[in-house]
Amino acid sequence: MQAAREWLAKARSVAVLTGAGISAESGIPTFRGGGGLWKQFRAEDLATPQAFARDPVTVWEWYDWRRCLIARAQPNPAHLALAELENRTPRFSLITQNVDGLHDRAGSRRILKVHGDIWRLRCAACGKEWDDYTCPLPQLPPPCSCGGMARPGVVWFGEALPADVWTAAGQAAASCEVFLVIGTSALVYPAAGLVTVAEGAGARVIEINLERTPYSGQVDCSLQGKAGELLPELIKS
Ligand code: BJW
Ligand code: ZN
Repeated sequence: MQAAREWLAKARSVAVLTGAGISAESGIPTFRGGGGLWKQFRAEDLATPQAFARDPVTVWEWYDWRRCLIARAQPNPAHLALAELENRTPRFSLITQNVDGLHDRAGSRRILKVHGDIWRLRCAACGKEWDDYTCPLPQLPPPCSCGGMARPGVVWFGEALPADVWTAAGQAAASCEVFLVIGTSALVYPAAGLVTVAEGAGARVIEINLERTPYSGQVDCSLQGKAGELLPELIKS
């Protein structure tokens, strides 16, 4: 921990990749593992364009439930620590796979949402996009003014990540001195591949996770525990 703390304190350029685990202590279930969302709901039935085409109401019920859970949740000390780290680091990028918006609410500014945003709606017919924070939504699926139905503005399996955001994420990973990987199982690509990009570019890689991940054996520092406890300790300089 001490060495990692010094790398972070000295770094002029830091990039961070977060996953569902960073929001777990805010009461938002993760996708995989004990209590993961997908134990109760089959992922392949919900987070794919095919599922939405087949049964948009069920998919929307899942998202509406999650939106209401997130709306009641608060950012935790891990989210707040990243906002603080951004304030004292000259070049900082927060790459998040999370769609919950808790990084925004914690005060982070440069956020690259590679899997979209649960508060954003997009018309499946005309492509119009808008923000909607209503919980619960009065009508599922929510209608667009064109008469079409909206979908959540998130990235499902088999869909491309938003190109501009993904390019910026790749650049951040390839040009940072320290790369922090927090609360992700690192199983979903291409986001998980950013760890290899950062490593290949010579960054010090620090992982924080409750459990071991496919990258734990190859990172420079693997810290096992809760992000809300370890991250505030790690950024103390
Ligand atoms: C804590 C903690 C605490 C808990 N403190 N830690 C083989 C077959 C089929 C597909 C593929 C394949 N190989 C590759 C693919 C592609 C596929 C993929 O990766 N599949 C794998 C699963 C195999 N990827 C895609 O399809 C992507 N698109 C793509 O590749 O496009 C190609 C293309 C190009 C051009 C044109 C068209 C297409 C898209 C992936 C989209 C992922 N979407 C989701 C849903 C988003 C919306 C929503 O939220 O509903 O993103 S899936 C879900 O997984 C979500 C997450 O962002 C993502 C990652 O999960 P995450 O964040 O890592 O969470 P968990 O639950 O897995 O892990 C939590 C971790 O936290 C655990 O490790 C815990 O230990 C830890 N933890 N408490 C610290 N307190
Ligand atoms: Zn429309």
